[in-house]
Amino acid sequence: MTEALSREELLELYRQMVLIRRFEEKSAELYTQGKIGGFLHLYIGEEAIAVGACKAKRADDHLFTAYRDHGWAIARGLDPKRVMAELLGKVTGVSGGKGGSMHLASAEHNYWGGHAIVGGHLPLATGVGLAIRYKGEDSAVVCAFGEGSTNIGYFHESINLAAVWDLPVVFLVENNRYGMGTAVDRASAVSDIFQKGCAYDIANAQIDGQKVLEVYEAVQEALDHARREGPFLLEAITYRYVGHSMGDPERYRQKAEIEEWRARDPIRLFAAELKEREVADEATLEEIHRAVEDELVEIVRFAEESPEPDDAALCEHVYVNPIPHR
Ligand SMILES: Cc1ncc(C[n+]2csc(CCOP(=O)(O)OP(=O)(O)O)c2C)c(N)n1
Repeated sequence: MTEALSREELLELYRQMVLIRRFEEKSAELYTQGKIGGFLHLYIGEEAIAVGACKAKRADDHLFTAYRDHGWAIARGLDPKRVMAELLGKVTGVSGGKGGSMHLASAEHNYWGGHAIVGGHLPLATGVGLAIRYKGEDSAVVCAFGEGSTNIGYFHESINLAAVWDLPVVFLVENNRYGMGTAVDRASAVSDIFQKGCAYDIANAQIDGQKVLEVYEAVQEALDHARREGPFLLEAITYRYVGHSMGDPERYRQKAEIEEWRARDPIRLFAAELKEREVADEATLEEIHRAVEDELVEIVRFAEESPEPDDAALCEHVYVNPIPHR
């Protein structure tokens, strides 16, 4: 059973979702101003998954994600100022300004990235699961990825070995219905992704990824199962309100469909629930939004005012043990 959350904890979940939403909107703005280079994949519409899942995890649990990672990094507790600095390629960024949007990471938080290769992090997460069992530890791994990754060989190899060795890994599918411009049912023979768990005889479930508390409870149960017995394939149904990345002309879906999903906005749904349960009134929620705006100003100021890495940094971290120049 999941533990009941206090009023403070519930409001903190709400605050994190609002912060992630505004962080992403601000990132889009900075990208259009040419202050962020490379690709930028936004998490707008999917906030409840990272926030609910990170609430369910323990500090010693590990986290792997794909490239849609800003929300995950913030929910995991990385400093949003340093996350924004990373997007701007600044030396104060969480990866020293050399990783950018898709490669956020923090060893201190057991957050092993931010991976750009679709499905590429699943074997890594499985490997950490193996290390945990080998060392007899009690921690577990949450590995989040889009439904597109489940058509990739890595997915099948990872789930197979995790099942054979009973590894403590929660494979968390963020099914936002599209992989770039391809709808899930055009790319995957099975569009209810959780069913793929049956092929490897592992526990599986499908949940509403727009409801933060449903995600929290489901991930907590999946983690309990993973620690005790082995892997879990959890599918959270969600939707991204914006393009795959900045510059996506979005010709593959109808505006009406986006509007339908906007009516199920995870922040709005949670606000309504908090009010209905008399956890918060409108004024309390507005205060949270106001405080987030103030924080956002500081986040952007810090990132913009931070210096870029030195030229010498180009040669650092290329090899684990660099061979000194002769
Ligand atoms: C191995 C590999 N193939 C193709 C790509 C190009 N690519 C980047 S994102 C993406 C779509 C992935 O969709 P999904 O896994 O559902 O995640 P989402 O973007 O919806 O969060 C593709 C095909 C890639 N990065 N890596």
